[in-house]
Amino acid sequence: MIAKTEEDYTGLKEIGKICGTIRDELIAQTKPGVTTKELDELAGKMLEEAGAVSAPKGVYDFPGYTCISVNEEIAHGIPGDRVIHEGDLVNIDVSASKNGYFADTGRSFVVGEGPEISTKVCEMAKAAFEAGLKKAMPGFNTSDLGEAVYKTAKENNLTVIMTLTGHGIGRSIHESPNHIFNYKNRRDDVQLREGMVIAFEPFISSYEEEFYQKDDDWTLAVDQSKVAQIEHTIIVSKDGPIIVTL
Ligand code: M1C
Ligand code: CO
Ligand code: CO
Repeated sequence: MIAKTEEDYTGLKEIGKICGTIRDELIAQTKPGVTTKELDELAGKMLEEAGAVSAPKGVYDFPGYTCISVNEEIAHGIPGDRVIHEGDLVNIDVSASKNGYFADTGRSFVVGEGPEISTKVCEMAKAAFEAGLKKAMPGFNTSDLGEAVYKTAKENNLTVIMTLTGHGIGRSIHESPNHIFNYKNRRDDVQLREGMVIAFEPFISSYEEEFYQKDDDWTLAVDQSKVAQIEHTIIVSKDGPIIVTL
């Protein structure tokens, strides 16, 4: 969407804050021994208290309030009996709506002490996000964000998942611009403009560049690579990007 009115800005900021708070609380509770289902139930409770509705559940009938992906899983992981262990690489992705406004945020992190490469992909997802954020200004194109992500990965001897993308958001969870690639792709390029709302979510990978889907029809996974994502919902502005999910 293009945010225009005061109501648009306050509505987006409200759901952004709700999603960001739930993301951080789930991360804080991700300790060895907890199951992904227990974390998801906490999210369900927090969403209800905030008067918000899970986007995966509400829009896609996804079997969970949030997506929780562990190790080989990189996105759309279904919360369940999987137990978290020390050293796991976990991604928590929270998206929801309130009063017709949507926000989407996610973060990958290592539980306690883990392999060096897991920490590295997490740090580089953050670096890639920050590099792209510099291009989240009116006049730049979505492909400029992708270029910044790819450059960050390559400069650090890493790569990106070529087939996952960020997206427009606001009045629904996924809307135009439909694809913000993790590399410079001119095919679906859109020029950013004042008020445009995007979910920017770079995926940095240790070496694999594609994923497969598990038999559960949801979970996206890789074979051996370590993959990390950072996602925030951003309102493009000439005064600098407004991150509503901080
Ligand atoms: C690139 C994996 C895809 N919040 C989720 C997302 C995932 N993006 O948009 O960040 C969507 C959740 C719906 C199941
Ligand atoms: Co997301
Ligand atoms: Co998203």
